[in-house]
Amino acid sequence: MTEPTVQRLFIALWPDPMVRHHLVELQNDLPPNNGQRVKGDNLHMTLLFLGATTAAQRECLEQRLDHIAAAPFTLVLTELGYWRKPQVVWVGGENPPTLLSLARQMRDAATQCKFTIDRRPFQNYLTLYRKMKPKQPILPAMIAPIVWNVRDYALVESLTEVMGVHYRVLRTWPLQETRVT
Ligand code: 3AM
Repeated sequence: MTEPTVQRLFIALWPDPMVRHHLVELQNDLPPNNGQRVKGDNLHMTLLFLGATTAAQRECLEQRLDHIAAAPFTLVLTELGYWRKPQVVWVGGENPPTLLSLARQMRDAATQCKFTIDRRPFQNYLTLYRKMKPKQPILPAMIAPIVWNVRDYALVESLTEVMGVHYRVLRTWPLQETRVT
């Protein structure tokens, strides 16, 4: 299948089936609400939103991602939160240094490939619900920690389909402390 010339892309950590299962359980445990639940297959942690991407930018970025060096790490998701403006309920945790380094390397790679990158610092969060109403949902103070052994990262396409948004993993890169340059 030929790819369209401009794609809406982002880079993400893509949960393995067990972590995804725990995240769906967490969604199930939240109080019933009118929010838009993120579909289980779509759950992810965004490392960097790229937006509209030309074929040349994608090629440039993929080449740079081939050289990113970061060791596998463990992410422990312990905290639920709510952002009032986008009405997002999220789960997150502490930032392991490798995660921050990874996000920084992504940003540098994207800048070199002429992406216009959001200057706001990286935030470790994974969206569970959008447009959550009422505007201040009552969330459990504590959750059972979700331990996520992160082994790779993914380049993902955001597709708007009749049934809603669908995220398609285009390619994954294993996390490796050293890369052959
Ligand atoms: O599910 P989260 O929030 O992690 O919010 C969008 C989603 O991430 C974010 O990119 C991910 C895939 O769509 N996103 C969408 N538009 C965005 C924009 N203009 C954006 N992030 C920053 N700027």
